Amino acid sequence: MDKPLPPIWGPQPDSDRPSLPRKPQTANSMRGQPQARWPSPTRRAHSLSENAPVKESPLRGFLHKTFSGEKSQQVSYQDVEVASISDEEEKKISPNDIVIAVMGVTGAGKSTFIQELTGDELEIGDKLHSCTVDVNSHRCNQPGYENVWLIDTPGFDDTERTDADILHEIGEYLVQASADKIFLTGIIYLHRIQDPRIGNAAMRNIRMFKRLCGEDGLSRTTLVTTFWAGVKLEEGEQREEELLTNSDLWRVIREKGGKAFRYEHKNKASAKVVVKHIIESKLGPKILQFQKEMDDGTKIIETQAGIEVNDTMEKLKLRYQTEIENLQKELEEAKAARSNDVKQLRKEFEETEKKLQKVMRDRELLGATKDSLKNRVRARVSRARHGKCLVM
Ligand SMILES: Nc1nc2c(ncn2[C@@H]2O[C@H](COP(=O)(O)OP(=O)(O)OP(=O)(O)O)[C@@H](O)[C@H]2O)c(=O)[nH]1
Ligand SMILES: [Mg+2]
Repeated sequence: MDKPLPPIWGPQPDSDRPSLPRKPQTANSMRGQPQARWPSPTRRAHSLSENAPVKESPLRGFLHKTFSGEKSQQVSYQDVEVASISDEEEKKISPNDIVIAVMGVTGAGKSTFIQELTGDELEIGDKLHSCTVDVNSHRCNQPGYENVWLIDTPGFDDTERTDADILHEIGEYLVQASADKIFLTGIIYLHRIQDPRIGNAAMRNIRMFKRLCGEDGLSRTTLVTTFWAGVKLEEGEQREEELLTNSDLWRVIREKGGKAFRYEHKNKASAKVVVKHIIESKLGPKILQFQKEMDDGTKIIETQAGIEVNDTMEKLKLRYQTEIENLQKELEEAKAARSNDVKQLRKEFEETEKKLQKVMRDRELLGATKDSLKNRVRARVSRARHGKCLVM
């Protein structure tokens, strides 16, 4: 007999449309760890690291600064009630739910933020290596917010995966969501305030973010700064002000009426106030630019986001090809001179060749269409039914 499926968002799995299953969020689904079959989602009333010592935040736990047009205001989250419900019931996302994607660079604190509000045990990274591998939905466990879902996403600056692979992963989720008539009500874009400037990785993320979302998506974006414990309050405020006025992304979002909030690490109320704001904005769900493009029958590579990623992949390919040519020359010279460097150079040459092959392979993922992405989701669901390992 078929095993019961893990929680599904959208219609029931026995309909023709394969709804996207939630992937496991257990310790053994971490990178490099053996993959497990999909278990039921683990929910706990408290996050794993709740008892860890927390450095005092310069926010002093009281105030959020938000902006609305040109005016900024202080918002207290002291009176935001936080509690948790220990609801073990497996639910799926329905088109009437409020679905919020959480995006930002690797290590911005996306999974931490989501864990705070859902009680789900998420993989939390170590700040150096990318952690979240899959796009995953998590239901809020705050009373009154049970119809709110937060979507965890991998950043486009992944330390191990190419942008093509990440876009394909996000694409699968968005295409299936679109087929299930589930659209995002809001997007939370996280930014580490302790980073002195927007580096290359952050710029790449922002470019991709804009191209995935389009104008309508940007108008539904809320900016959230994290890592306030890593800066002095005055310094953080200065950076925040610079971002609001000088960063292309932040300025556009601000002009569209978006707001900025500060998240205080491990402070549930400061996370809840962001979700509360999105709900109270009553903007309603909206299809993203990428979803629209894919629905129109384009391949990933022809979407705005795909064009950007293809460009990145082309540059990466050229870089590796040049490196390989240079290494080949060096290797030949070292061999002729019977140098001790031969072994090391050969190793570097082989590693670079592998990287080039990966780039070429991953680039093919950009040829995916709406149907091929949905077929992959269907295959996952089918494997779930037959109890096979699901994580691809
Ligand atoms: N000081 C501080 N640390 C944080 C904050 N948010 C997250 N962290 C820590 O930063 C590290 C990375 O956090 P994650 O939540 O895994 O970041 P992520 O954005 O999900 O990263 P990826 O999954 O790799 O994209 C973890 O060690 C967290 O404990 C914050 O606001 N302040
Ligand atoms: Mg993560």
